[in-house]
Amino acid sequence: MSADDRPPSDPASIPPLWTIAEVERDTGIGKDTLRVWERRYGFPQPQRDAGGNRLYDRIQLDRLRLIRRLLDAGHRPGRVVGLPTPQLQALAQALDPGVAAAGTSTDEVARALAWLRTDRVQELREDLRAALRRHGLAGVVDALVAPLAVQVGLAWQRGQLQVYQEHLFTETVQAVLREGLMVAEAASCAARPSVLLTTPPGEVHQLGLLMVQCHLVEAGARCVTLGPSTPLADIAAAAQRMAADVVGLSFSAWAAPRDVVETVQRLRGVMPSGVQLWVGGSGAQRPLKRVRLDGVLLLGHAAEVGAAVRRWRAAQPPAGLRGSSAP
Ligand code: B12
Repeated sequence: MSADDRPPSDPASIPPLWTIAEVERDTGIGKDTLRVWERRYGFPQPQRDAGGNRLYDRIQLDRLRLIRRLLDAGHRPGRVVGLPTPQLQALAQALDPGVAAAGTSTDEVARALAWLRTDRVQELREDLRAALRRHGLAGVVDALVAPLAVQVGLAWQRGQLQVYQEHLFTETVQAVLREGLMVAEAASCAARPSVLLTTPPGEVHQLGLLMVQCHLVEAGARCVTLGPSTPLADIAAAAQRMAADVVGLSFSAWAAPRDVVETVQRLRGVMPSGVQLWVGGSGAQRPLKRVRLDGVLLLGHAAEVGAAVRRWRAAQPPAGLRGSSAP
């Protein structure tokens, strides 16, 4: 059981505490590093149980999550470990201007967040369905789902939402978007490009994929999704056997920047050369902007796939000259 899965504490109970192993699992910061920081920077300062084992409270855990994010973005431990939380939050917000922009909450987003906070799943689902009818498939992603996902992440980080509520959010959004996709996809079953969507091994966040799928389907592309965490060799095999024109890969903000470039390079290396590789998600932006990888198209917002689809089509030889299904 993860520490966040514990039952919420009632006012009379002791606030939840995390062991060093749980903190390591949650933040990805090793036990040895946590002990070294304690001596070197005076943070974290865990309590001790009767046996002398370290126990971390929620405030320290949240601060460590922020520090981990900043380290992944290239900050040095000596510069950030000792900083107070507001300064860490300011640095973290500056990492992703997209998050700051999407973080501007509309009434629609605020209302959906309020349903989630009070466990009103039925109301959340109905609001999402109404927004889908109002904005359309791609529109609901831009107007509600993407900014709401950012707000859900921030609320979880501040301890205002429990992990189970983050799961409820994911399940509800997936259900509603898939309802919309089922109707829209019936019209694009023979369309091209055909796009195979997945995340790399270890990447559990798959809502970004669903968001990009909504935009692709509205742009008239055909999508096949493998869900999250597909081994690279299998992505390549599936692309070949299913005659995909494009593979779309998503990295969330959780992806370690040092792994992103390597993963994309390795996948490009094993994929058939005629299949394009489109990469997106907030975790992909910084690492892939720093290096230029041949045969890889980095895309930002999900809406950018509309133009990418048009460019792909424009680059196709006229129908009579087409040899194989690959471009
Ligand atoms: C839902 C969610 C979860 C769900 C995921 C469920 C699922 N099946 O997807 C669950 C609860 C499982 C989860 C787990 C965790 N999560 Co989480 N999660 C989120 C949340 C709220 C939404 C994720 C999401 O869907 N984002 C989609 C959009 C909003 O993100 P985007 O990457 O910017 O994508 C846009 C574009 O880039 C584009 N796009 C995306 N992909 C692609 C691909 C292509 C090809 C193209 C063209 C475009 C494109 O489309 C989107 C719309 O425009 C985020 C908050 C956030 N800001 O993302 C946290 C977040 C990513 N999670 C976070 C963390 C820390 C975790 C956990 C470690 C701890 C936890 N929360 O329990 C674990 C990770 C476990 C693991 N083993 O990896 C942090 C990461 C912080 C960091 N930078 O290090 C975040 C940012 C929350 C936060 N503010 O702290 N999470």
